[in-house]
Amino acid sequence: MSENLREVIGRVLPAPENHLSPELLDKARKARRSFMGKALAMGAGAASAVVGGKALAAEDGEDAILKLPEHTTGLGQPVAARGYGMPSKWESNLQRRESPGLTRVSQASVSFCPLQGLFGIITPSGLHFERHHQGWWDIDPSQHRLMVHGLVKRPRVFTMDDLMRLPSVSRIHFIECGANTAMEWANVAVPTVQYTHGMISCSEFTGVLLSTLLDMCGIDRKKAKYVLAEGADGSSMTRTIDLERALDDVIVAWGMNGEMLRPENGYPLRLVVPGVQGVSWVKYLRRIEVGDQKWATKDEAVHYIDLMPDGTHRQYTSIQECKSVITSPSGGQTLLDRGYYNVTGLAWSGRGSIKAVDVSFDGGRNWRPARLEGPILPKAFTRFNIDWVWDGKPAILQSRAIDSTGYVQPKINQLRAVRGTRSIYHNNAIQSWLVSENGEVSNVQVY
Ligand SMILES: Nc1nc2c(c(=O)[nH]1)N[C@H]1C(S)=C(S)[C@@H](COP(=O)(O)O)O[C@H]1N2
Ligand SMILES: [Mo]
Repeated sequence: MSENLREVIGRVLPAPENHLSPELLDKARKARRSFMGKALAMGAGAASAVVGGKALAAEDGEDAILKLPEHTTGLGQPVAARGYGMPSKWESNLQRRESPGLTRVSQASVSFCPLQGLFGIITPSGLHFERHHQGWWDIDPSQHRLMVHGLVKRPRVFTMDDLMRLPSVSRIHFIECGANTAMEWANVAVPTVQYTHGMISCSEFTGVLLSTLLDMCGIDRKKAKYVLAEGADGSSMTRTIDLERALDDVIVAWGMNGEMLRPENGYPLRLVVPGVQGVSWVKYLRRIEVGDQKWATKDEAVHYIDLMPDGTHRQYTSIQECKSVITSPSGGQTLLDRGYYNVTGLAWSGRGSIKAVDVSFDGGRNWRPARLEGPILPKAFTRFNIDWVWDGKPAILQSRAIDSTGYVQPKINQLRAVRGTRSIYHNNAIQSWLVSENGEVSNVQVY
């Protein structure tokens, strides 16, 4: 790498929640201090080029290349040392995290996905966010049953074996809790993208289309208008879904990212309702009822509703509108020096695919189109990247997504004008990250 390029390569010191372990983070900080010292003494060329905070040791000098470590001279681990592979111990700080004090008990809580440390569009299953209303279970699949009944000619009870021999589909979709980014309605106290936007994940789901099951049971086409989905856990999670949607792309899924669902995510069976808020993706799915009116269950009459400016409640909000966020650099991270950065983030829309993402570095005055990385799929994450050379001055980074319907992600004040200030759910506003002169990135709101 040429000296010139070396000078423009920016270095991101990740937030503590990022992929570096505390020891590595400490080393990165020391390396930075030593870099600053050496840079003064010898000129900036003395530093090693570090991108994304991964490679570190400027002070190691030539030893790092010439001194052969044990892993080059010794014998490695035997095959199948671990029957189920795990991430490197060096990555152990990349974790789902619970927000302290968010709920009274962890059985009715959320663990947030570490978006700042992920690449591409697939969320590793072990880092998929979790939302439980009454704790999670590891249900014996041989005992699990799914009943389909109501306005159908042939009500049926399916075993897992019955379901898994039916024609299946595998599709990549995001799941976002309606409460994602809820805190931003009121204030900007949430420090990192993990906590502002981490109630979302994107996976490949495998299962049988709900339309296949409904066909097998024979819907009463004259009367049927809705289906109800019910989970087997103690939360009595029940949600109404329009029949039209149920017959479209809804999946009764057992697979996630090439293997069976994780217990936290509904093993052995969950509903996948593409584009719709997470609460409708009923886990531990045990019952589908076909009916002619909405059920108005507790999770649709009282919870997951939007308190509008005129004092009325908007119920049955379902679609997760077009939204995006820059994941790096993001809140809690530090830019180690001026120069080039690959600014990266995620965009998604419950109504279709992502058409474009614009990025601003001056709080929304000027916008530049980002590169969209393929595949670009409907109702799935789309990864975007854009080049940026930081000049060391304060900057406000924002991303704005546009979906295939032409809908443009709104600013927070545009959203507040329609929705008021008393909402909890369904905040898809543009997120702003302030880069200060010292390189620290923090969460701010720009009106
Ligand atoms: N049975 C059951 N299904 C459920 C829930 C639950 O508590 N029990 N939580 C819902 C909510 S609010 C969300 S956001 C998603 C979260 O799915 P995940 O835990 O796989 O991320 O599951 C939904 N389905
Ligand atoms: Mo949720």
